[in-house]
This record gives sequence, structure tokens and C-alpha cells, in this order.
Amino acid sequence: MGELAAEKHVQYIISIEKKKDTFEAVVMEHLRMSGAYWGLTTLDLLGKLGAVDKDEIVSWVMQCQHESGGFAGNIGHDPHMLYTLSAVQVLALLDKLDVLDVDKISSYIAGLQNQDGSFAGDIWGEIDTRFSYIAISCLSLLHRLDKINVEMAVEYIVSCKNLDGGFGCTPGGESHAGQIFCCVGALAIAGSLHHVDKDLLGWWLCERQVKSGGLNGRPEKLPDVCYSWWVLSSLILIDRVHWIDKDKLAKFILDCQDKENGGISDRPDDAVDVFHTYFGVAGLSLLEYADIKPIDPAYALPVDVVNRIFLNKKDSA
Ligand code: GRG
Ligand code: ZN
Repeated sequence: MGELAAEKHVQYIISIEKKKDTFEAVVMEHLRMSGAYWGLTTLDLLGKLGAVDKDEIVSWVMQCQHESGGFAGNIGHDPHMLYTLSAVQVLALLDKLDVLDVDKISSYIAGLQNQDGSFAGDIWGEIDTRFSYIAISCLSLLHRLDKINVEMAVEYIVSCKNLDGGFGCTPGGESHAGQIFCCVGALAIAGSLHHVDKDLLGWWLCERQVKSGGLNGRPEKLPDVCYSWWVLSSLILIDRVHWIDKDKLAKFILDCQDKENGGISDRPDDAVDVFHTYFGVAGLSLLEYADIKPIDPAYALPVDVVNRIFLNKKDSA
């Protein structure tokens, strides 16, 4: 099995931050806030968060906030739940949550909850269990879960549960590993995991492992490094991670590295990107691989960051 080219991945993440005219930079322009979360979490998991200019990042993040309280993917773009969670996660990583007007941002999120407990992603009203997860995770990190109707939010998520034990985007939607992470993660944070049939869902999730060791997102699909996050975090939350072959999965992720220029791709020999670099490193963290910091499977943040928020511990690292 190849080794993790950690130093190369750190250089790759730092270099994309600097390039403004590359293909990747153009593609990332409107979702840069999420890109910042993926990149910075990767650096932190590898113990290299010290390499970035924290004040510069905080100032840019705050310029992405709107009057409504929500955050956009970049300066001058429209606010959305997706980037609001990423902004909170970035500030949490940098230990700068105190710059936030917590009431304003929690009102933005609470304002997107519907009568049936579901959440819209923004003012245009698309509903998806991704946004249920985002609302619950974000408000929990801000200690403001009391601003929404958590009971109804849980009821809506449960209404998206399928006969195969998985979850979809909306009631009746096909089970998909990404959606399962959102629903299981949200239920875990809300203390409502008793709604999950752990054996049934665990069986569906462990069947996602294919011959190469990689995981796919639903039956008959190709394996992809990002499912090392979506599937593995869900298996850990329901205590069924021993149902997959962890060594084979670690090998699959390591085989997706660009060992020369850094970065991780979705599957061996494809082009690398920051999204899959993050999910590869996060997956290896969940597998307790080598020297990577442990990551929390529900909040998708390093465990020490989550502890700092909930145990109010200022660590010296
Ligand atoms: C904090 C980690 C974190 C997430 C925030 C945005 C979000 C909440 C969750 C997204 C969950 C999700 C739906 C992930 C799936 C992403 C993905 C790889 C979709 C691809 O779907 P298809 O159908 O690909 O294009 P397959 O693999 O099925 O062929
Ligand atoms: Zn992927």
C-alpha cells in the first residue's frame, strides 16, 4: 500500500488558494466558501493550519455575509444555506466564531424552515434533506438549536426514510449515500438516532464497498473517494463500521493520490480536485490512518475543534 503524500497535499491546497486564473479557480469562483472549508479542514487534519493568514480569511468570509444574515459562496453572490454552514465551519476551524452576529445568522436559518419541518436552501425554496442537516449542524455549532422546531425537523427527515433503511432528498426520493450522511448526521446531532434501523441501513451502506475496496453512492454505480466520507461517517454514527474492509478502503483512497503534484481524485488516474482531496483525507482520518487528526463524523470538523465549541476548551495547538 502506498503512503499518504501529506506534504504534497498541503502544497497542493496552498497553491490553489493562490492561483486565480486556472480552470479550477474559475469553476470554484461561485462556491469558494465551500472550497475554503474543504481546503482548510484538510490543512487542519494534516496539522498545517498555521500555514494560512487567518485574519485575511476572516475578513473575506465576513465580506460574503448579507443583510439577511446568510453567507454567499463569494463576494457579490447570493446567500445560501450551503455557504452559510461553510462560513461557520471556516470560522470554527480558525477559532473565530466570536466575530459572528449569532442571532442574525440563526434568524436567517430559522426563516428557511417550513411548516412541515423541512428546510429550503435559500429564498428560491428548493427543499432537500441536505438543508435539514445544514440547519441543524449550523445552529448546533452556534448553540442556537432552540431557534427552530427540532421535533418537526426530525419528523420531516424521518418522512424521507425508505424501505431499504436509507434516506433521500425528499419523501419518496431514492436512497443515496450523500443524503444518508445528511439525515443520519442531523439525527445524531438532534439526539434522534433511534429513528434509524441500524442493521438495515448498515447492510445497505456496507454493500457500497466494491471489489477495488472503494465505496459507491448507490447500487450499480462507480466507486468514488468522496463516498469514503458520506458512507463511512454514516457507518460510524450507527456503529457498523466494522462491516466494511477498512484496509481495502484505505488502499483505494491512497491509490487516488497524485503523488507528484499532490491532491486526491475521485478514482485512480482521474484529475485531482480540492473536494476529493478533502474527502480522501477525511476518510483516512475516519479510518484512523497514520498521523491524521481525528474528524467528527457528524459535524465534519476536527474533533478538537468540536470539543473547543462544546466543552469550551481553548486548546494551545
Ligand atoms: C459538511 C460534509 C458536509 C456537508 C454539508 C452539502 C452537504 C452538507 C451534503 C451533500 C450531500 C450529498 C448529496 C452528497 C453527494 C454528492 C455527490 C457525489 C453526488 C453525485 O451524485 P451522482 O448521482 O453520482 O452524480 P453517483 O455517484 O451516484 O454516480
Ligand atoms: Zn465524488
